Amino acid sequence: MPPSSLRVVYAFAREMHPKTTDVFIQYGTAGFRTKASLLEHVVYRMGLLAVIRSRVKNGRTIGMMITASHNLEPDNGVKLIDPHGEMLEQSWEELATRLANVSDNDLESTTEQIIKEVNADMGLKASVFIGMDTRYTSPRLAAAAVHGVMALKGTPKEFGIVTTPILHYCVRCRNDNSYGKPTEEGYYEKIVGAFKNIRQKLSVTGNYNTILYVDGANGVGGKKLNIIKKGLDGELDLVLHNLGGNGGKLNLNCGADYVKVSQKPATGFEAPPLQRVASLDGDGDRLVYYYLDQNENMKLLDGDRIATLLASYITELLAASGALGLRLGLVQTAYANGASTKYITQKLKIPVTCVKTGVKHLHHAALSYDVGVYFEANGHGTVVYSDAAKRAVREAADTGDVEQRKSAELLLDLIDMTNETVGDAISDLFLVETVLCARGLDARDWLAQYTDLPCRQLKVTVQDRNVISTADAERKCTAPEGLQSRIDELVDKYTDGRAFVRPSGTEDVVRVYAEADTQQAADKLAAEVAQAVFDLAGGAGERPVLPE
Ligand code: NG1
Ligand code: ZN
Repeated sequence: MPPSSLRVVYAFAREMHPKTTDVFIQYGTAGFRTKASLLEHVVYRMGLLAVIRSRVKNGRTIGMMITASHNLEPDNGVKLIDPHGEMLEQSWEELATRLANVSDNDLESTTEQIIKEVNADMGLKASVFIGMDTRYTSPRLAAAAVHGVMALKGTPKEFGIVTTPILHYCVRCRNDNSYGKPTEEGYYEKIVGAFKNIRQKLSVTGNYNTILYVDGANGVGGKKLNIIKKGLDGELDLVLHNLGGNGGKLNLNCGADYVKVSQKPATGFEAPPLQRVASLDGDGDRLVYYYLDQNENMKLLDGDRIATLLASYITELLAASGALGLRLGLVQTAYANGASTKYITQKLKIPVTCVKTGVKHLHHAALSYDVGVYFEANGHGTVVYSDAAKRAVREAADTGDVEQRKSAELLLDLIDMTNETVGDAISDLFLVETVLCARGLDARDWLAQYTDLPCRQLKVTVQDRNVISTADAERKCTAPEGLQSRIDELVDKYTDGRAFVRPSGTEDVVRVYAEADTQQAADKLAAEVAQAVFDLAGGAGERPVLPE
């Protein structure tokens, strides 16, 4: 395409999506995320970048998801999805940031420069799938995305309101039709179909019962489960709440992030004691479980629990199927509860890798195993299977003895039920329900597998969060000077104490994590570390206070 046709890039920008703010914006852990009112020009420009990316990938489809996940309603965001359905390659984050921040006047030349830098053949076709969450600002932003794609003569395809993982799945299928059909219906057919298949092979035993309460965070995930529920034929009795009606606000006092961070049950409904509740986040890519005990205390079953549950069941099936020689490993971040890591390594004897926060890091590390189970403690995760693993399981299903075949067939259903592209609350929910059913567990049995160390997360506001640097998968802090030795001194005072700090990639804060032998101790340690951050890393606003 001759450079003169880039005029339309400027024309669309000026007429429809002008840059009206000078606030610098960065492509972070989860793409761009900020107040929706500051995003229209950014999303338009990501439409341009998606087309360039598609051409660099020989015309394969790229995804664009409009969402701010677990953030509150006024925020929004955009992230790009690569051809395999994974997050955008890290080296392109800098290009995204550059393109998002130039002035409208420099947009045309910067676009041209990026095209040259990445050596995109602008004569090729380009295809971009666009999805959005339920925020009222999303349709407008999706329209800006479409204009960006059109400005560079790409072909946009709009999916309307979908969960983030459904869009990742569709992108993957469009580029690799052996993975499935690139439509929302195709996703239901494969994932929910596999769940129904497996449930016919498993009988409901032990303490398991088929009732599951769901907190939909007033977002898109609950809405999709409402569609799925109708076709479940009683294999699972979903009781859906927080679906966005009745004045319920997205992620407000509900949803996976609220439940995990505040350690409180979702508001908007009450589940009977001992009844398990699955809590999704606003765009349906995170899942945590909880229940209330007889004294109304909440018991949380987070991403670490889901990871251990899935990893131990898959390990057992692999052994029973005779598909030997496959390496199964688990990937966590520093936020994983210390008790879970101990349980995995010492009891389950499964190798664990610890990586930096952010799904792209976990996903990447998981790919180095034949079967890689990865979860952030906040409930974002999935399982990835290598081609060798899939081949071995298929062979076991074809050639094993009767018992081996049975296990291999269960594994094949589990693989089909898994959205391997990204953490997916809906797929993970069906996986968890499968394992609980197969093992005859209720929520209490699941919780009894190990005892979490009490923990606390806090946020500290500082003038510039980038003064904090970390190493060793964020478990140590290398700047500012003196902060790590201060944290070490504080941690030393506590039994089973552990704490670390890191700048958030999605909010303008420093995050503090602490765990210790009692809740009181964990709260106190977190507050002391927060004070150390405030004092040594340029605290702004109110000084964190120690608990009474
Ligand atoms: P930041 O804000 O960088 O901590 C949060 C989560 C990540 C990840 C991203 C993307 C925690 C402590 N952090 O990142 O794990 O999920 O959001 O949504 O939960
Ligand atoms: Zn999310």
